[in-house]
Amino acid sequence: MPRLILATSNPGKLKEFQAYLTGNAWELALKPTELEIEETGTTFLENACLKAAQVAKTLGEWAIADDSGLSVDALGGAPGLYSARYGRSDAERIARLLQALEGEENRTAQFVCAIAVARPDGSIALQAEGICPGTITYEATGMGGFGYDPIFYVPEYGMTYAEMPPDLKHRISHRGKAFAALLPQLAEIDF
Ligand code: ITT
Repeated sequence: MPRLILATSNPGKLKEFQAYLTGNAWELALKPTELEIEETGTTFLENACLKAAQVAKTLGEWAIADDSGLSVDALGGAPGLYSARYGRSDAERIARLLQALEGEENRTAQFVCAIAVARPDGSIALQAEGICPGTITYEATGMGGFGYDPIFYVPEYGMTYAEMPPDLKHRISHRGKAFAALLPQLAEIDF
C-alpha cells in the first residue's frame, strides 16, 4: 500500500484529513514536526502546492497539503492568507477578528480551502479548491471543530461550524467541497 504523507502541523486539519482519507488505498502517515514549510505563495493554491511539494520532495514520498483561511468582506478579505498568523492561538485569533468587526453590520465572509497532492519528486499531481460562504457571529458559539469554527455561521444550516455534527461540517465545509473534487481523482492515481 503506498504511503501518503499528511503535510500539516494543525491537529484540527489532521483529524479532518484522516476522516476524508481513511478507507482508501493509501497508508496515511504524518509529516515529521521539525519539517516546517514557509508559506510564501500569494494564493491559497500556491501555498498548498508549496507545502505538498516540499514535504514530498524532502521525504521522497507522496504528500497532501491544505492551505485554507477565512476572508471577511468588511475587512477587505482579511485575514485571508494570513488566517494562521492573525494571532498566537485560536482564542487570540477569534478575539482579534471579533474586535476588528466591532460595530460592523456587514458580517459576510467565506472560508476557502485549497488542497494539493504532490508526487515523490515534488511535482504536483492533483489540486482542488472549495469555498463555503457564511457570516461572522458576534460571539463564539459551539464546542466542536477547531480554529475559527465557533464564529463562522452558515445561514443555510442555521449554525456555526462548531455547532455542527462533524459529519455535517465535513460534507458542507470549504474542505469538504475541496475533498469532494479531489477524492475521485486521487482514486485514479496510478503509481
Ligand atoms: P498547516 O499549514 O501546517 O496545515 P496552519 O494552521 O498553519 O497548518 P493554514 O496556513 O492553512 O494552516 O492556516 C489556516 C488558518 O485557518 C488556521 O488558523 C486554521 O486554524 C484556520 N482554519 C482552516 N480551516 C479551518 C476550519 O475548517 N475551521 C476553522 N478554522 C480553520
